[in-house]
Amino acid sequence: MTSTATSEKSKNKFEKFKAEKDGLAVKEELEHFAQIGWEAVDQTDLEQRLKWLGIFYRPVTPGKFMLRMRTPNGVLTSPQLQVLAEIVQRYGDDGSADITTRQNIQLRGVRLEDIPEIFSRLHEADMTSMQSGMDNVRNITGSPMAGLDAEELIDTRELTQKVQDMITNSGEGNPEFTNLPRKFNIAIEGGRDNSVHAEINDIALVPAYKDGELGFNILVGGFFSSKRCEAAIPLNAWVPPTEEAVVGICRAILEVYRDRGLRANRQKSRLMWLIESLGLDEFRKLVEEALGYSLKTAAPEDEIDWDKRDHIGIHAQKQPGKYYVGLNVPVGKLATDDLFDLVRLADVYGEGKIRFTVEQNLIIPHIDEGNLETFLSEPLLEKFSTNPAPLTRSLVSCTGATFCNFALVETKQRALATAQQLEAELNIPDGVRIHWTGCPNSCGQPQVADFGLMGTKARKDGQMVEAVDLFMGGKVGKDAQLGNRIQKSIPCEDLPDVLRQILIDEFGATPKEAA
Ligand code: SRM
Ligand code: SF4
Repeated sequence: MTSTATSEKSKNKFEKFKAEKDGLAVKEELEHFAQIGWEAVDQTDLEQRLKWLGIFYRPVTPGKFMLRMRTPNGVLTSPQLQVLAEIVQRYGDDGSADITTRQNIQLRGVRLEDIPEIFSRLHEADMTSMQSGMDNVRNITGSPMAGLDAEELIDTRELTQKVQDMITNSGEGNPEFTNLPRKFNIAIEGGRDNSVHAEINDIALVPAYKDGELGFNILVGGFFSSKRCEAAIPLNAWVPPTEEAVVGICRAILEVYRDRGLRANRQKSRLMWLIESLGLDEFRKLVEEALGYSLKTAAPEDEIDWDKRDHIGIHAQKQPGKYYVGLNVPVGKLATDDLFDLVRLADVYGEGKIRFTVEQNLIIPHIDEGNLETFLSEPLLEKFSTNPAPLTRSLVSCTGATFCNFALVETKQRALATAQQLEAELNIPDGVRIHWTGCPNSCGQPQVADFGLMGTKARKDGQMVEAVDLFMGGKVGKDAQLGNRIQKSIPCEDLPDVLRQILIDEFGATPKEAA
């Protein structure tokens, strides 16, 4: 670590507690914590360091923890999902799960005393929650269609897994990368439709041909934070799609970020701030030094040239006679019974695989053509539709006030209720994407949506009420671009009126009576 970084380090309370004791150290104390109970655990261990293991103390529901898994490329097997279902089952009404905006799953209601046993079950099932929170690399996203899509360029599944294995020491925890200056996001796209929102990641690999050879162009520095949001910029580098090259470039960038990243002010610690302070050329040079070889310059163009697909519905796979079916999981919420049912559906109709998307939906692949009709008549598909109403179809929502103490508003229920109200009132052409996020941290990615709704407070009739700022103009797929805040502090109770008018004026919606 450079001396500049070390002297800055002392200025920030997060840097202080990380220097006192690495987050990963609590792994050795889990049995002890389980015995003494969460109330007796040191406050910093409880509220901060446990997040290094994916265990999130929830001040909104003390004693009921959230467990954030890692699901590289969003792929789980049915035995793995069965384990997750059994974990939340024991918590009765408190137990549930959420699909996240990083193609991942979080469990609710978890008790600290059960964590040692839960971790050994995860280990047996080859799953991990390691390093999924705080100053670590988040779930590595990849094309949800990997290995299924006839038009796919690169299958990203093995690559996302290998990058995760490098960062987490195959899920055991890797102290090399547990003290980054801040959180860090990596995405690997292998198709043509930017299914992972490449532009909002600290590192994104996007498919590109260099001198006729298929590989990846590298983008760096994309991020959202409460103070600033930036799309990733080209590093002017291309790598072949091999494990060695992909893991190598991710490792090298992480090492530069770890050793040089700005640690004084957490609002200015994400990778983009370092790139700007060094200059892109110097940053690239440092990455090459960390790699130990020169990078090839970027291919002139990448291969992202399709509109983004949402994967909902029935789609032919490249394997003849096989189909994948995308189910719409409203705002990503999964009850315990849903989890068990999904395991059964994947086993009976598919090949025991479930995939998540960054839209908080899921895919069951490898269904035989002859079984499609029976599959579509399964009761769970009434809840998780293959043909959802136009707003619910693309609805995304962060956790919000139900479990998140940063939230300024309740999000998930309100998102669904608002969408359903507007769907009842209007004929809406397909393709209006609404993203809710409970506070400016932007976990629900309002900047990538047609309508982005960010929780805030407003004064109405002399009272403080829950409200949202409205973002518009987010574009996804090819030519992705971030949306901007166009209206501030709309009281939530007035929101349906505001959205209804914009849907009519700008999205071709018509009132139902007039149809
Ligand atoms: Fe997030 C913090 C939930 C994706 C930006 N995020 C949090 C915490 C951990 C805050 C907390 O301790 O309560 C939230 C946990 C609430 C809970 O109980 O679920 C939380 N973030 C989420 C999830 C679950 C939202 C969802 O409903 O899907 C997503 C989990 C992804 C995963 O599987 O790892 C989630 N968070 C994101 C994204 C979207 C993305 O990655 O595409 C972003 C914006 C992109 C980015 O990071 O550049 C995001 N989360 C943040 C930030 C702001 C980061 C910053 O640089 O300022 C925070 C606060 C922080 O880190 O200080 C935050
Ligand atoms: Fe919590 Fe805010 Fe993230 Fe929503 S956007 S999950 S409210 S931190």
